[in-house]
Amino acid sequence: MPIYDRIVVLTGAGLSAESGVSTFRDPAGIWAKYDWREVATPEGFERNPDAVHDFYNMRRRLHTSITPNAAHFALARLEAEHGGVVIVTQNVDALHEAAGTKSLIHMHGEALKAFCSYCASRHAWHIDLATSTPCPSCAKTGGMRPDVVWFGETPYDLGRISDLLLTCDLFVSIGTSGHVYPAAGFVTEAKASGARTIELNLEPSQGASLFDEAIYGPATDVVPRFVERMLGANG
Ligand code: BJW
Repeated sequence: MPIYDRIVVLTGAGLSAESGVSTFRDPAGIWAKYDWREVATPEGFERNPDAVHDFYNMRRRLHTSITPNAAHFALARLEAEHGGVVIVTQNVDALHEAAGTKSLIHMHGEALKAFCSYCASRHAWHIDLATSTPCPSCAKTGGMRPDVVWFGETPYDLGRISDLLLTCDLFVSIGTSGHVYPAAGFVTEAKASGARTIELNLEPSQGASLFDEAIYGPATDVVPRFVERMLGANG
């Protein structure tokens, strides 16, 4: 494998599946049990904030106890031993950080943070949220929400991500179905910049034909092997 200087890795729910975090669109995924219009849109939150808080309180409790799997550790090793790696994750869990990844963008926010709609302050958050929760900064109630990006909201750090896609020479997409934009369009942007594009997933994603190469299998199997291959090429 050639040596790459600037690598962008896009990760999705499939990366954390083997850590016990549900994916969204698999048959037993989150959207099979919950209506995304009700729990993952600003309109749903406006209609029924208690239901949205219940949904994220349940997921936040899970996120305080999960641990990274071999795929998260392999990506942290790639960053440490190869360099030039930025991980752009759609996942709201903190498993990349827990595995040791340093260069990380949480484009869809973080489950263990809360955001105040009144004063725009952000806070580390490990307990339940409710409409009665006062903001630690401005003390107002009714404005606290999970610091996650819902449908119809603008993902975080898109300017920085766009710059990375313009200059990367390798783009790797791992564990994402390719249904949700703008993340699903990153492969096209990276390809237009001349980058090689590789997909690692359990099965072909929505955009599978856009990738130069695809490797299919569980993330804990295919990601460590891919990282070994990358590091071998550099050794
Ligand atoms: C394994 C595995 C194992 C299983 N090993 N693999 C065109 C252009 C732009 C926007 C749009 C557009 N068309 C429509 C839109 C709007 C919308 C959108 O994309 N809708 C589509 C559904 C059609 N997008 C938005 O609204 C976004 N905002 C936006 O576009 O703003 C406008 C704007 C754009 C550009 C510039 C400026 C402004 C926001 C999207 C927010 C998504 N939010 C969620 C919830 C976050 C909080 C939470 O966690 O609750 O994010 S939805 C959900 O989907 C979550 C995920 O991050 C996201 C992606 O899901 P992911 O990771 O791909 O999971 P799955 O389940 O779909 O796939 C898992 C994959 O893993 C599968 O393929 C499995 O096979 C595989 N797998 N086990 C390896 N062990």
